[in-house]
This record gives sequence, C-alpha cells and structure tokens, in this order.
Amino acid sequence: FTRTMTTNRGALIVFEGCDHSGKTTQCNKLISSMNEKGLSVKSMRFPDRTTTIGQMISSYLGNTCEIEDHAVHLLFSANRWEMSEHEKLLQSGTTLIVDRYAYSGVAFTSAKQGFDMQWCKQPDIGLPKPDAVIYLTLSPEAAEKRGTFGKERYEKKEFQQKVSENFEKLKEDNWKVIDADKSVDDLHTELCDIVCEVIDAAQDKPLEQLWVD
Ligand code: DGP
Repeated sequence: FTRTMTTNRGALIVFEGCDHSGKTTQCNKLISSMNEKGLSVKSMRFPDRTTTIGQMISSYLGNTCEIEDHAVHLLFSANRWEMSEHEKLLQSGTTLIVDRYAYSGVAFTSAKQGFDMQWCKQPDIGLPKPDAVIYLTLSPEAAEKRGTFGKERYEKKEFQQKVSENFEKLKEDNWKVIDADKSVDDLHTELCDIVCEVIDAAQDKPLEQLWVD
C-alpha cells in the first residue's frame, strides 16, 4: 500500500496587547514549555531590531532620530516583510509564536493624528495571516501596577489608551481575547491549552493571506 508523505504545517500564532500585558513573558514561557514537549516551535518578535531596517526603527523608538510618520509606518511594515520567508518554516511544520504583528502596526500608527486605518493596513496586506491572534487585555490601572512606562517614544498613557481603542476595532474572527489580569502561571496554563488547540486546527488548513478576502 502507498503512504503519502505529508508534513502538517505549523501554526502562526500572534500575541498582541497593550504594554505590560505580559506578551513577552508569556511568549517566552510558551516556547520553553513547547520545546520541552518536543514540539517544533520558534519565536519571533516585531519590530525585529536586529536587521538594518530594525536598527532604524530602534533608533526612532529610542528618540535618537526622527522619521516622518508615514515613512516609519512603512519601515515597520518592511520589517515584517523581510521576515516573511519564515513562511517556509510554517510550511515545513514549525509553529511560530510571534510577539506583535501588523495589528500593532495599524493600532499604533492610527493612534497618531491624521491616519486612517485603511491606509495603515495597506502595506501589510498579503503577509501570512495568523491562525490565531491572542489579544491580552489589561485595564490601565492594572497595567500601571506592573511598573511605570519606560522612556521609548510611544510609552505614554494617553497614547496607549488610543492604541487599545484601535485594537478593539481590528478584532476579527481569528482573535482570542484573554484577560491578562491573573498570575503569570495561571495565564500560562490557559494559553498552553489555547495554543495546542490552534496548532491542531491549523494542521490541515491552508495558510491564508492577511487582509485579503
Ligand atoms: P516592543 O519591542 O514590543 O516593546 O515594541 C516597541 C514599540 O513599537 C512598542 O511601543 C510598540 C511599537 N510598535 C510595534 N510595532 C509597530 C508598528 O508596526 N508600527 C508602529 N508605529 N509602532 C509599532
């Protein structure tokens, strides 16, 4: 008898949420526990500050240079496109756990004066579409208790408030909204279950393109 050799693809799982919602901590914990289970997973984060474009973004965020608002929006998007060849990893069975994606791109830029969401979405149209967006929510009060904002460009309470309102407008049916106001370990347990379900469900679905009908 014949056996077809098909490799199930990995899932593209994106974490979004306001500052101090625990995205980075949770992404790191997920990677370790999934590696321990022998699953093939890799982490990514945007902006990826290691590339040439990423270094420009990093200087901009650290306020050591100024870049026009439209231009920097396109740089953030370019920084995602330059990593889009990681799609090959997904196709060969590796799950990607991604700390921020194009939704942050739209939510942050459209929090500035004079930017509409449709314009902001444009450059990211066609990127690999996440199988799930895990959106961690936390009230501004609870976020504040976790520490003060740092010195980077967008780390101001009023701006962050606008960003969360924009995230609300970006929700689609692949979003899972999770209340992040719980202990690191409780949240981790909850997220492990969700991530496993997403990986199972993604196996026999084709990878789609972001914001393309
Ligand atoms: P992080 O390294 O996750 O703290 O992200 C750095 C900052 O950049 C954070 O304030 C969120 C913001 N950011 C992330 N992605 C984008 C994007 O695509 N566009 C804009 N304008 N800001 C972004």
